[in-house]
Amino acid sequence: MERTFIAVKPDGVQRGLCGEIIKRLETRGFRLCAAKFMQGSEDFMKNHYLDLKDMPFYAGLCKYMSSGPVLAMVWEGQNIVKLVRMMLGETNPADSKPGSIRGDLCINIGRNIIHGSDTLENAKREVDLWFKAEEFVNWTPCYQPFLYE
Ligand code: DAT
Ligand code: MG
Repeated sequence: MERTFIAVKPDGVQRGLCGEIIKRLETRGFRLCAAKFMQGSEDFMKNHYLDLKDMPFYAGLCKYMSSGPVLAMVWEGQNIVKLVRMMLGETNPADSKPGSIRGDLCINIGRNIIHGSDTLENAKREVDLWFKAEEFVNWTPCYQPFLYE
């Protein structure tokens, strides 16, 4: 089993899309491990997006990510890092296929509503950055034997 970090960004929260995004992850069969509704500081977001520190949009991105509440979550499932990236669509909603979260729900690259870890290594780093051990709930969904062979 893999875990990944997912956040509904401030634009997704403001647009009332938390429920829609949770629904897609739940109905795919992923297990929610941890969740919190919070507003991070600009410095926190600078750390989260450290990989992008040399990009021209880095400062604006971190400022935006700290401008309002985000729904931060850890989800678990077989192959989840890759599967969630496919569910997100492309970074630019304009390149995202209909049926994907970004392809269905947003338009602009700077307002693409959701974050999902892009590799297993980054998922581990982001999960550790956003959540403490005591924030996780250990539970087994009752449908588990019908979802996995
Ligand atoms: P992703 O969120 O698909 O993993 P990323 O990690 O490359 O994409 O970039 C992080 C966020 O930065 C992305 O969700 C939106 C913003 N961003 C990326 N490229 C951008 C660009 N060319 N102009 C403005 N914002 C951009
Ligand atoms: Mg990324």
